[in-house]
Amino acid sequence: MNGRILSVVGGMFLLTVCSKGDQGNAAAAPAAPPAPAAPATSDPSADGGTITGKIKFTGTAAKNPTIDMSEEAACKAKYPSPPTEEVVVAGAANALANVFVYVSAGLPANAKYQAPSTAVVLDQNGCRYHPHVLGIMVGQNLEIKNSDPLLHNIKAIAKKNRGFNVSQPNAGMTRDVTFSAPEVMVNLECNVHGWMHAYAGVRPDPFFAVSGADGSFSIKGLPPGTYTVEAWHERFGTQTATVTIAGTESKTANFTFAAH
Ligand SMILES: [Cu+2]
Repeated sequence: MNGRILSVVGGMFLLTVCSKGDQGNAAAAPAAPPAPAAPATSDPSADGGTITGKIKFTGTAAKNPTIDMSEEAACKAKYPSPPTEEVVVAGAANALANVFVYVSAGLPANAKYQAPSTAVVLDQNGCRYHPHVLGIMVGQNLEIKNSDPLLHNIKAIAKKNRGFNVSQPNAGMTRDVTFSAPEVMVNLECNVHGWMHAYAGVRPDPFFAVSGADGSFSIKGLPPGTYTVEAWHERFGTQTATVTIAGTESKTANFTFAAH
């Protein structure tokens, strides 16, 4: 019998002893390597179901306030005409942009999703945030970037996450931050420019989207199930819809907010 076989046999014997020890007195068992975690279902594949929809509003939205950038010439110079805040960004036929749409219930309770290694970029440019509304996963990097040659100080106002306060006095500065808990929404604002607001929807899964200029959104890769889909808008509030997905089908969920 050579040494290698002996060692394997010895290992097996040890394993048996450990296993018995676990039943009787777990604390006495020598530390064994932890069992590998269940693989994370990280990649919402193209195989899953899709929820698409359009978001619009009825009625007349209040005008967005014009921003007085006279004290920030470098920002002001980036606009051909005075910029406004982006509370209600409407497209043709009252399409509503900047609505955060996400699956708020219905995913398997034990499902784990790995955050993408790519960062979501939040750019401070022309003394406004780009994008104004964003979605991000727990643990995913949010790269905060300053494209203006002046001081921005971004502050996160959160309930479930730790807030942060990042000062970026110069153009080209970047800072990565992460969120540790799901939260819809984390409010972001600039302490220097009172008109600068952005909103981050932090989710434990990749099933979210932000409506575009035409009010449309698409959430892909959903496993079969019945889901609550919530649409959030900073002024018009939230709405929900129930959507059942079987196989790889595509379902529609449209939302209509009442302007006020
Ligand atoms: Cu600022």
